[in-house]
Amino acid sequence: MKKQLLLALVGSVALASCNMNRAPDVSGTTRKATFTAQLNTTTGSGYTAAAGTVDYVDLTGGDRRTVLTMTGLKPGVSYVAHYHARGAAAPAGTGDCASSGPIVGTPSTIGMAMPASPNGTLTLKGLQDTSTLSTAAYINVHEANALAVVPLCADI
Ligand SMILES: [Cu+2]
Repeated sequence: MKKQLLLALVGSVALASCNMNRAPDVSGTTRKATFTAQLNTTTGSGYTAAAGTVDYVDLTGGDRRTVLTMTGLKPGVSYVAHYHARGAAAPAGTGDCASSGPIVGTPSTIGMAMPASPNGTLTLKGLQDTSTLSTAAYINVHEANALAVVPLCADI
């Protein structure tokens, strides 16, 4: 019993010493982008109102935190998101989303594949090595089980 009390005291002292009212250890500012719907006007795609936003910030320590907030997805369908570099498929002066560039980033996905909620919302969050994202030009969101289906993309 005495030992448990002592451990509890030591634990609270240790916690207190961690909490020195320091500001969060974050560098840079959060950058934002808006997803462009890719399939909302495509007959038979199952999408009519896909939309969403991108927020990302490069943290001290070398990771980029990315948060994708989406609506209008297919309930129960899983989605996976990547950063891509600009590819050669799009002519100069056009948007990066149409360029079919390679996936970049380690790990290669923004968080894990996750299913949309019953009302079609989904938030994906991920940490990736900032150093692996220097060529990142756009973020796209795929159906996890049909990767060619890309309802949302954002140039960044
Ligand atoms: Cu992708």
